[in-house]
Amino acid sequence: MITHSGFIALIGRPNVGKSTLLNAILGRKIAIATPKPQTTRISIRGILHSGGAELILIDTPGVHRAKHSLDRHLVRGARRAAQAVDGLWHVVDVSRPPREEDGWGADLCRAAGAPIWLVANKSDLVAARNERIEPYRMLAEYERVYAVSALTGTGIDSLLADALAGLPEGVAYFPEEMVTDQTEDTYVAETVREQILLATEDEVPHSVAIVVEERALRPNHTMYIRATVYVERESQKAILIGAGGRMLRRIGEASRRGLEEYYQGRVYLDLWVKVRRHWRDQEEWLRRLGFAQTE
Ligand SMILES: Nc1nc2c(ncn2[C@@H]2O[C@H](COP(=O)(O)OP(=O)(O)OP(=O)(O)O)[C@@H](O)[C@H]2O)c(=O)[nH]1
Ligand SMILES: [Mg+2]
Repeated sequence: MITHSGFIALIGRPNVGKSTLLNAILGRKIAIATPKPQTTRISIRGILHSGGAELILIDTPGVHRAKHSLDRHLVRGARRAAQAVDGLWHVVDVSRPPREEDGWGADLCRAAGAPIWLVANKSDLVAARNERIEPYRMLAEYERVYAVSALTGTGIDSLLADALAGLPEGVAYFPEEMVTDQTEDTYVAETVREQILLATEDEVPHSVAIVVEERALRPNHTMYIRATVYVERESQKAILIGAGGRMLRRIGEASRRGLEEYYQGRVYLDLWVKVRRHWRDQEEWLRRLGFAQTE
């Protein structure tokens, strides 16, 4: 029986490893993570049951300077996710010195009002950890400081043990078997987006939005999925499709493999690319994609 439960939001600038950390703690991949900044667009809850405790970790979009309406919604999404939590982890990349955006992440945590822990990630990349953590310590009044590596797992056990031990008394919010609140369609769309982020450069990765149009288990036990990849310009469409359709085939193939692992069965993935000009600045479209919620 659950006797202790609580929410912790992972906040920080893009690319510091928030999503990788969430996956590492849960021991399975629920959030996409790539070397490109602004990978995460929607806050995802990861749920961990351990003994009598339920810990809900919220992965959020990276705090950054907004260029498009979409970006503003991402940062707002992070701010919203930080409300009414029991704790905040300000995740930073300790292998690099603090940037302005790290300060914004700290400000967002401070404004949210819950106790803040500094989680100095990517500690596998540096030798003199303490020295590197020092400049981050002044960004906020941190209750605790942890050096971790989401990649190698170093330091994660003690971070998690302390988080579980610090949970307030409470009931279970989610069923025991539930690992994430993410819908199946979101998972499918994110799997495809991850492959696009990995395969493309410059503006293309940030200009895509994926809509799952159809998802049905066919009588031959194949999961049929039809999805549209929206881009902002014809030139981006040409890049995504590639010469002789090679790029789209590569993306489709890699996505299908990921989805077959998820479904533990055969998947037929039908991908289409369409142009929707300036969708990142269209409120109606952003609402349709699930970004534009009120604060
Ligand atoms: N060396 C090293 N790399 C890491 C570590 N954690 C994450 N990374 C890498 O850093 C990159 C960014 O990771 P993400 O988890 O996508 O970062 P994020 O903070 O979620 O980024 P946004 O979603 O854009 O805000 C990926 O290439 C990860 O593999 C770590 O502990 N060590
Ligand atoms: Mg992320």
